[in-house]
Amino acid sequence: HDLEVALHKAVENKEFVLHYQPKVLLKSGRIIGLEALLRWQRPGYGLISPHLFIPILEETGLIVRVGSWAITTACQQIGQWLHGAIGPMQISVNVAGRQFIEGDLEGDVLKALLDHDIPADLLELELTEGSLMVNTERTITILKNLKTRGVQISIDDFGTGYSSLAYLRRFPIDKLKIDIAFIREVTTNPDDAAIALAIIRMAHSLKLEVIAEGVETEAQLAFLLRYHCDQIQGYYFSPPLPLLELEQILLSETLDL
Ligand code: G
Ligand code: G
Ligand code: MN
Ligand code: NA
Repeated sequence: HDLEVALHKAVENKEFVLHYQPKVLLKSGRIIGLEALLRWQRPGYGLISPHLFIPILEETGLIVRVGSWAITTACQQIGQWLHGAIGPMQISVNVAGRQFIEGDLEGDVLKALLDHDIPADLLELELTEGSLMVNTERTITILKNLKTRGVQISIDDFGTGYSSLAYLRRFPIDKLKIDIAFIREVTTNPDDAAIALAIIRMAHSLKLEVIAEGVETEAQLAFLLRYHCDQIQGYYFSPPLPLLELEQILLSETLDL
């Protein structure tokens, strides 16, 4: 409950920041996008991990305001880089199920794109299977409208949710993100390897892009290269970074690829 009170204050006082984790295109070895990940700078406590506060933001509904802030902040960042030395850089933002039901996700996204004068395809929304199951018709309408504008849609944590494959047809999806659970032991557990491979092949059959998250080792990277996964993300290349550190990397591409 103390945390809940503190989080209400955090929203008022704008105590949140975004960190950014690079996504690497395997074909070129270049950074082709970033995932924005929320952090809470709690006065007197330092940086608080999302695992501790995202569930509370979701339960209390505060995620609607904070999620909208994250989208606006990401768009502002894209706009700041667009015409400078860094240039066009796609950013993905995680979206919680409640954001489709409460508030005005579609309006917030369109306003952020317009305010910062950025191409819609530089913004990607990451949805979990769970968030797609909430109030489906409204969710589909919002996603279709955003997709028509060019916003990119990806399914996060793919393969671990409880929904059926039917939603791959019902929702306007651009990309699948293979859950870290299948990547962790992809080189030692034949079942995980089979599942990862099946997801890559299914994605390509459906003309979707596919990205693996949680890549930490050279062996995992080799597996994903061999089976033509499009993109990867993980500690092997870079953890999520604060803005200034990330900008150094983008400006010099000093990642050891
Ligand atoms: O960032 P990791 O770095 O610790 O993130 C932990 C969890 O918090 C992940 O499941 C991630 O999807 C979620 N998360 C991070 N930022 C956001 C956000 O802005 N919105 C939502 N809904 N979830 C987020
Ligand atoms: O749920 P979502 O996929 O949005 O959240 C991504 C989470 O995964 C964040 O908590 C992020 O810090 C974490 N993460 C990113 N790369 C790695 C990695 O290589 N290994 C592990 N264990 N976690 C990672
Ligand atoms: Mn994510
Ligand atoms: Na994920």
